[in-house]
Amino acid sequence: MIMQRYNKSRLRNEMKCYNIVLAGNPNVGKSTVFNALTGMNQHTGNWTGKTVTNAVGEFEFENTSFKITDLPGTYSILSNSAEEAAASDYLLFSDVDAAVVVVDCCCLERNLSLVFQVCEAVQNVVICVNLLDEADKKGIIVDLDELSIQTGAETIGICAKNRRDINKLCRVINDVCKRNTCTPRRKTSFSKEIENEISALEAIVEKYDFSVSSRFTAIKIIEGDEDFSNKILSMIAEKDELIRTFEGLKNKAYDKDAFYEEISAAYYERAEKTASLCVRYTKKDYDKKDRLLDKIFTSRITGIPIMILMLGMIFLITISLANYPSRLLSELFSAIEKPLSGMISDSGLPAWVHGILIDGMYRTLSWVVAVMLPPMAIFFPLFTILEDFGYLPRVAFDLDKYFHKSGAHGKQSLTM
Ligand SMILES: Nc1nc2c(ncn2[C@@H]2O[C@H](COP(=O)(O)OP(=O)(O)OP(=O)(O)O)[C@@H](O)[C@H]2O)c(=O)[nH]1
Ligand SMILES: [Mg+2]
Repeated sequence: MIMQRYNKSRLRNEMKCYNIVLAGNPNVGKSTVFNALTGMNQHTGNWTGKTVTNAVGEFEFENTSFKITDLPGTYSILSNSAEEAAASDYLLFSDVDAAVVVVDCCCLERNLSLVFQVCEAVQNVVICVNLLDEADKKGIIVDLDELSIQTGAETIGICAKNRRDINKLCRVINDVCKRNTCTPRRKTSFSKEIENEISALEAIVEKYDFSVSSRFTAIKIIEGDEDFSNKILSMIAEKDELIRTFEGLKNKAYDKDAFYEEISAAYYERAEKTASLCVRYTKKDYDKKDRLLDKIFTSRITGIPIMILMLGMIFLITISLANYPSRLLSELFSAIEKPLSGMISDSGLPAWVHGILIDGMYRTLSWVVAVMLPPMAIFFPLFTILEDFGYLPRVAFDLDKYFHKSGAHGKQSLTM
């Protein structure tokens, strides 16, 4: 049984606390898994990029304590884009005992590239195949055993939303952490020249005890990720050989972008092959509905008019419906004001105290509540319906190019 707990110091004194990290593409249900494991209430929602900083929680399973970190969604730990740096830094440098990579079983192929990268970088990996309920609906079957064979990582299927098989996930995490052995990996192969480069650098990197595997460290260094190189330099005392190696690489004329592209392509190619081996579609038109909705909601001709109509309707419903409860609340507060005011006057308090308490505090507070509460109580549920329906990410997509013109991102339209 999972026990939620927050008294860290007591437990840490009694037993080892394993360091677990939850990684995965955006919007695959990492925070939902995190909440199911810890009993906490991390924000979840049906659009990408809800989690922007690491969230930390704890859970206990069979008298073992686990610290778990929910990372922002990331498509790759290869690139060093600012958005993805927080997640990849934590994953690579926080000495994790196990990385749980959450994947969406309805689009496994897209998710697998990150899985292979994490498998390459971290010793203990658990692949948590989420949204099995959605897969059932769409007639998608994922062969978890085959996925485990293809990746060399422990694999478990769950449905985080209704906590299905969360206990099994705990057991797998527990086993992986305690087994303390390296799962036999099937590495992603690159061209002969790249493999030679990697092996040569790996031989040097192997001498140090980094938390990242020596193969992945070599890949990141050759890729030219300077932040990564500086970080690993700052971790060791004997830096001379590595500094010389970095200098050698800098002077070598090779195309870093081409290297990055070839490596990424290899991961994607492997993801495609693996998905074709592990995923079966029992319904031919499993994504017909989604594609039709995409066509309607994001087309150049209909996308923006539908958005204006939908949001306009929400505002109209909010404003027109909110008037009734607002009036009722306002009348209720006025009815309470009279006896309250009388009580304060009768108690013999000076007029300025009455002024502060009734004319100032009570009246302001009651006006704000009467005016603001009803629209909020109507607007947010309506907005949530649009979110659950999957409409909001499509709005973000529609507005992305306009937001980019002002240096922002389409997702910001949702908060605006
Ligand atoms: N049907 C179904 N929906 C799920 C499941 N798990 C998560 N979701 C929904 O998927 C959406 C995304 O969930 P989050 O937990 O916020 O995803 P995330 O990976 O943390 O997203 P980012 O923080 O943006 O990277 C939410 O609407 C969840 O309710 C599941 O097992 N089944
Ligand atoms: Mg999240």
